[in-house]
Amino acid sequence: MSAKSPAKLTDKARADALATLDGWGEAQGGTAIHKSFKFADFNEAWGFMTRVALAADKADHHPEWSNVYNKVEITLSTHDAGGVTDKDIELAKFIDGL
Ligand code: H2B
Repeated sequence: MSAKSPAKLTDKARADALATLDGWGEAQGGTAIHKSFKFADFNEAWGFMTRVALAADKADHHPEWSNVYNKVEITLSTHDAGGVTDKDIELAKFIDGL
């Protein structure tokens, strides 16, 4: 576990944080959050992924994701903490702001 890793959110804190997000739901038995995105085409999807990737790397907090043409699936979890932390909520908020 990294020393920088924030604490895993409690079930209630995770549910409260999810309620502040747009379209994110629990995944992987409550140890992650997930959202599906759909764009006009691959170009838009890849542009979105590029913006997420740069921000994620800057924050040293990386998504689990997949892309098929215009669809992007994103799962966020803090591996070092074994669950959802504020880092995931912050990244989800950034993503929703794009
Ligand atoms: N991303 C995510 N999602 N969870 C982590 O625990 C994590 C990460 N840890 N990116 C970071 C990298 C860690 O491995 C490095 C060494 O800081």
